[in-house]
Amino acid sequence: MTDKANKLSVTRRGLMRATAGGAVAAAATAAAGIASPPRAHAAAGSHALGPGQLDEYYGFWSSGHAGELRILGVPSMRELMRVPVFNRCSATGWGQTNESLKVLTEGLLPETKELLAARGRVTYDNGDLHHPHMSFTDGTYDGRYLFMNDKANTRVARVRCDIMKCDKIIEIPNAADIHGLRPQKYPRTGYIFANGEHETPLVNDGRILDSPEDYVNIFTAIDGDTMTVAWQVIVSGNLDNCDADYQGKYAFSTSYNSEMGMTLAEMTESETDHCVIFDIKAIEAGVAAGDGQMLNGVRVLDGRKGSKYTRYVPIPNSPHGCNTAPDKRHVVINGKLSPTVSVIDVTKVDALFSENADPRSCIVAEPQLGLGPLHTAFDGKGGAFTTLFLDSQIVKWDVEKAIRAYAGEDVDPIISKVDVHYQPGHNHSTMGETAEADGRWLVSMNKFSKDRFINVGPLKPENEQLIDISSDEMKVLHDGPTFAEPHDCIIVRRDIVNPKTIWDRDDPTFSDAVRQAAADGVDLEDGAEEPIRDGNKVRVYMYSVAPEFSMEKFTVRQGDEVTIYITNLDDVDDVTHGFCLSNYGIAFEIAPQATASVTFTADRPGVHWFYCQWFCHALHMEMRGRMFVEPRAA
Ligand code: RUQ
Ligand code: CUA
Repeated sequence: MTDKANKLSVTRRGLMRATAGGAVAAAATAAAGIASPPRAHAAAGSHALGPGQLDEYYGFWSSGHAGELRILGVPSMRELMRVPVFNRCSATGWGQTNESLKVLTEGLLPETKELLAARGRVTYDNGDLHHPHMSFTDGTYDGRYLFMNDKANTRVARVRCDIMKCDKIIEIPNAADIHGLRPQKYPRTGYIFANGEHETPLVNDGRILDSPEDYVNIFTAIDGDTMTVAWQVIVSGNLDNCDADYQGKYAFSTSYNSEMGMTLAEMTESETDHCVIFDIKAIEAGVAAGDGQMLNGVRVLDGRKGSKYTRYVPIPNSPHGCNTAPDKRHVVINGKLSPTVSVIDVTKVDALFSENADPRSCIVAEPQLGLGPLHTAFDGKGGAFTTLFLDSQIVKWDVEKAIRAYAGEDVDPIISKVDVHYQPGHNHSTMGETAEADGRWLVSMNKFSKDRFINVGPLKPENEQLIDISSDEMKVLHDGPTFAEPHDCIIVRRDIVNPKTIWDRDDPTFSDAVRQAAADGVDLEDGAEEPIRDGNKVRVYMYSVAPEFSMEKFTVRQGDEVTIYITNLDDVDDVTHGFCLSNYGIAFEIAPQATASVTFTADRPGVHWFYCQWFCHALHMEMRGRMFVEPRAA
């Protein structure tokens, strides 16, 4: 039997620094050839970190159509972790464990669940994760949650920053294909604003097909605390990207298809599109008054042109990114097909609603920056950095000078330009979307890498580049090839993010396992000597302590529905175990002090080895056991 007393509550770094107890250290961390203790941060002006040096920022990266969230260290640009969200993950068992399937299935709409069941599935395996954003309190990141969209299957997910795992995914009713997503910045998050990008009939049941004049787009506000839809607003035109103000009054969304066109020619026909401004308080009052209609359990207000809930600000052709500046006053709308960006002054928005002022009266600057402006980042010192997709450049410009130029003064707002490689989409600066933007680093996320790396075949990596923005002259310091698709990122000061190093035993993630074990009279931390049979359902309770599972073998019958619960009793930092059941397609992770479980049908008779798939110990290879499946009587 495994020795449960062999538990250590020390970190690996702590172990390696200790001189005494070396034998214990060697046993507990035998697998790891561990580096030196932490040293100072990177030298000023350099992004490179030596072995063992720690980054100053967490970068939270989307992965586009790979469907996961990634964590990078900035400025080193080292990839630290992948957090599966909308994808299926072989290493962690995301999409297979009961705990992850609960997250992936419970927020789906009833009709989606039915359709998936008819296809023999319980959830989607793909997603298109574009925009990861952290929850805010009082205008800056608060380290609680990350929220992100799935454009592919109209979902919004939340990741808990204390454990860096996704804990909620909801499918958004009535809307189609969630693209732009931003949290409310003030007073707190609060709402998550989410844009349905593609036009569809409001009730999309097949009665309306090829009559685009009957299509609509939906703006959704989600309650970030409960992960339920708070309200929705029907808009004129489609919706692309969005952002919120620092006052808690307005949200802003770009529309590249005010024409409601279906073909490229139709979508780009008009010289102007628009930015929709949503009046949050008016919408809340409308919801409270029962205005609009209830549809799929959600209050849906009509915010099309002429409504009291919205205003439409004409913007030159096909705007894309929407970025609120840390000065808490300006919102930059990026032109895409127009070489300009349009700057909205939020202090001039009240008049649009209260006095029906000319919608364009809130525009205070419209500098011409270059070809293909997509997204803008900020340094917190009045500087703005806009990606130019067609020029393959970042342009640094001065917001105040752009305002003075628009007012007629002879002043050039452009400060400098730098080449990036190639075709940048998003860019992001350190703390840049918060009131604490610090102007240290900028990441340019480039859609193409072309000749920047050795050729890996027709499918190329993308390229994200690290740029020093501490002076007026931007310096590209680093090329970072990445697999599909580093769509967007945020860069968060390290002191704001404080994940746990081991799980709390009372974490709600595995509360179902705790409940079932209690019903079976089992303590998860003690496991059970034998499988517990309940008709053809069999529950196996194991614990793990490196390098052993508490069961060397167990027996089930062919056709049994087997659930295996594993509790990792190791509480040493970084001693994660895995459970892989060969030739059953089953594998998952159990991090220190976690419980994880999987349910499957024991349909293949014979001897089947299970083994630990996360290298945990010098005797990791020996961390294995057998499942016997007795054949069904012939
Ligand atoms: S949008 S490249 Cu999906 Cu983030 Cu602008
Ligand atoms: Cu436990 Cu490898």
